[in-house]
Parts: sequence; structure tokens; C-alpha cells
Amino acid sequence: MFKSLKDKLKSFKKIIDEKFEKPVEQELAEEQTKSASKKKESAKKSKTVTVAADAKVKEAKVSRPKIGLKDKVSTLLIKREIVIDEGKLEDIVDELEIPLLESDVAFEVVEEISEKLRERLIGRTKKINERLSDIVLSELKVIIKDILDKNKFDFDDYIVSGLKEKKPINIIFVGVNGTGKTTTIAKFAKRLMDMNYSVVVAAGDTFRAGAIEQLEEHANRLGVKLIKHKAGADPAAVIYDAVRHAESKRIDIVLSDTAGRMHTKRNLIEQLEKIKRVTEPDLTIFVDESIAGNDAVERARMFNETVGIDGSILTKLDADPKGGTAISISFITGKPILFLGIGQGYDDLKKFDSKWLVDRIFE
Ligand SMILES: Nc1nc2c(ncn2[C@@H]2O[C@H](COP(=O)(O)OP(=O)(O)OP(=O)(O)O)[C@@H](O)[C@H]2O)c(=O)[nH]1
Ligand SMILES: [Mg+2]
Repeated sequence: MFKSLKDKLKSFKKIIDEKFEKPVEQELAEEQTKSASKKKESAKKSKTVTVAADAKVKEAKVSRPKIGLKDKVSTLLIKREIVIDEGKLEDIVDELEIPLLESDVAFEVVEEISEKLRERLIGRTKKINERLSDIVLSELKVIIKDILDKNKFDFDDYIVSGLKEKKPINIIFVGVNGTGKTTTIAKFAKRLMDMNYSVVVAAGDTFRAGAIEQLEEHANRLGVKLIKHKAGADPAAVIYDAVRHAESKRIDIVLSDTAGRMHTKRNLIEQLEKIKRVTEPDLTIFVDESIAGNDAVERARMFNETVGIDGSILTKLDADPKGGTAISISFITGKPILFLGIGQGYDDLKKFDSKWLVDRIFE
């Protein structure tokens, strides 16, 4: 997971170490020159030093215990702080932008990261024995986590409070072809049943050959009730029936599959709008694959603008070397990531956790 992004961050760190980190002696020498010229200036301004103050200093010198030169130097090295050079910062931010773009981080998100990095580092001091690269990388980690936390949403809390208001909660899954909608519904059904909720799944993909059978197979394996019509039937009618069925049986949650469709196909988007009008879903979840990069982010933006989504699920993170989709999608849509697909098994569904994600990127 994220191999290429991790490698790029390692190279970025190395660049900072090699191009921007000066040897300690040089940093100290520069600092000393700076403070010497400052002292000179202040000495010019006030030449009057009182005798009393002089005497006090002498007294203090006498009573203080002796500290060896070595200790003095190491204390100096540890305590000494220097302000990170602003010109240097600009170059560091520049060095970061290309690897982020290459890792499919959306342009707007790269801009946000750069701006925040400047904000957090300008005027920041660095201890002589601290590595500039460590400071930059740890700030970067905080910034990415903040971006991921922007649209926080706890799905489990939502279900608990939602069920106090109404039953069933109707969740529909939308997105383009082959991104993992049906598999994710099966994973969801398993997760919710493991949590003791009752579930029904609706075979709302009546378009693709074999789609109904695919969901039926999952339903049989998991022992979950499936509502289906014939191939080619109106998907809004299938989902409507599933909701009525759940109402009559006091079932907690309806998970509704839909056919994959491109956001550019107006008639298919209208069909989704009809499903939403007729079945009034509580959550419309956009599913896309992390490996699709900027395409996935763009599709999420379009689905949100046309159909309206409440959140996203990114699948195939296990096969994604880049990670930029996960970093960008919530920032761009303004809607949270709810879950991540991290494999093909039923249990390979990870509730979104920003800390878990940044730890995977920066490990
Ligand atoms: N590695 C990996 N594969 C996944 C993941 N989620 C789904 N897949 C695989 O992706 C493929 C497509 O999954 P589907 O669930 O059929 O996708 P879909 O969006 O329903 O596809 P359509 O119905 O054709 O639009 C299957 O082979 C899944 O096993 C995941 O998190 N990781
Ligand atoms: Mg499907």
C-alpha cells in the first residue's frame, strides 16, 4: 500500500538533508556572526554600563560552579535555536509539489498542503541538533491529517442515532463500472450483521448481465435476504420494494446496489435521480477505486454535483501505490470518506480513520 508515495517522501527527505541541511558548525558560525553584528549594533546604541551591574556579574561569576568547556559546547548545541530560513522554505515547498502531483494528489490539495506548510514553518525555530527534514515531514503529516479530518463523520454513530428515528435506514451505493460497489455491499452486510443489525440487500443493478446473480451469490453465502426483480426491470421499483419489505419485517438497514454508470451519461444520471426521488435514501454513498487517482476524484466531484452524495468509499487501497486519491477525495467533494476497501475478502473493509491512513503513508 502506497509504496510509490512512501518512496517519494523518502527521496524528498533525502533532498532536504542533502540540499538544505547545513553542517552544525556552519549553522553555529552563521548564528554567531548574526548575533555578533546584532551585539555591535546594540553596543553602539547604549554605551553606558553601570558599575553596579558590572560588580554583580563579577560576583555571579565567582560563586557559580565550574563547568567544563565540553559541557558548555554541548549545552550550546542542544539549547541553541535558529529560525528556519524563509528562502530555504520556498525551495523545500517547491521540491514537495511534484512528488505529490505524481502521486495523484489533486492540484487544489497540493496547493492547500503547500500553503499550510509555509504557514506552519515560517518563523519556526529549529534546535541545532534537530533535523530540518524531520520537522518538515512531521508538519506534513499533521497537515495531511487535518485535511482528512475536515469532513469527519462516524458511520456507526449515525446508524445508532438514525435507527432511533426510523427503520429501515436505506443506503444506496453509486459509482462508475467495476469500482467495487457490489463487493462493498457484501462487505457492509457482513459488518452490519456482525454488529447484530438486520439487513436486506436490493439488487438494483438490473442493467449489467449477471449483476443480480453476483449479488445473490454474496447474499446466499452471507445468509442475508435479497430483494430482486427480473433483469431489465426498473431499479427504483426494486429498491422501493426492498424498503417496503424491510419496513414490514422491522429490518434495520437496506443496502441497495445500482448499476455502474459514467457521470457523463445524462440519461443514466437521471435514472439515479429517479431512484433517489422514489426511494428517498438516507445515505447515498459514492464508491470508487483508489487506484483510479485523479479520475476517481473528478468522478466524485461530478456525482456530488449531479446526484448528490453523502460520502465516499474508496476500494482497492491494497493495490494502490500512490495514495493521492485518499488524500484528496474528501477535500474536493466536501464529503467524508466512510470506509476503505483493503482487499477482496468480506472482512477487508476498514472504517475510515485518518490516523490509520497517515500512519500507513508515513511509516
Ligand atoms: N484488491 C481489491 N479488490 C477489490 C476491492 N473491492 C472490490 N474489489 C474487486 O473489484 C472487482 C469489481 O468489483 P465489483 O464489486 O463487481 O464492482 P462493481 O462496482 O459492482 O462493478 P459493476 O457492477 O460492473 O459496476 C472484483 O473483482 C472485486 O473483487 C478491494 O478493496 N481490493
Ligand atoms: Mg456491481
